[in-house]
Amino acid sequence: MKKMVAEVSIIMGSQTDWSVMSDASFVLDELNITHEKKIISAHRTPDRMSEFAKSAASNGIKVIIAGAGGAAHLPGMVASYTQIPVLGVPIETQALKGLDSLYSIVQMPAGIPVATFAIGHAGAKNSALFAAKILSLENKNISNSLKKWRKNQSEKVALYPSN
Ligand code: RP5
Repeated sequence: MKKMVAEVSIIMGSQTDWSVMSDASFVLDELNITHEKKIISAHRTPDRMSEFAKSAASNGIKVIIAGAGGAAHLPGMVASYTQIPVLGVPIETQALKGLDSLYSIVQMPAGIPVATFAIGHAGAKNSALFAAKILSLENKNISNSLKKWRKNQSEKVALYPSN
């Protein structure tokens, strides 16, 4: 049997992030984009993180979506090991409502960029759509899936508000 090669990798700092990051996986499924999901913590599993980041390109990964909360150094650390675009999703936290995660991910010092999305579910969803945009530059099928997805979204919006 032919092994499925994931084009996108969704990584997250903790199992607790999955309730948000599953939205990214759901959208990628809708667009028929092959992807893998992994728990990789920058501070609890640093070796797993460096091994993953160093081998991602040779494993065929083209985009990495990284969700993290709090100090949220996962997206930046992974980006420091690889040239693959990293899309960061700030996870909402109890103490600071995800502003900590947002500031941490968005405030990368010059030299190692991470694309930063909205806090929580909107960010997870948009990160998947953005990954699709990147992949669609070289993949006509994904470009067509994305067009269909957006058309479908537009059709679901009623013209008139209901009471
Ligand atoms: C970060 O710390 C994770 O990304 C998660 O959002 C946050 C809390 O993790 P847990 O203590 O719930 O495992 O590393």
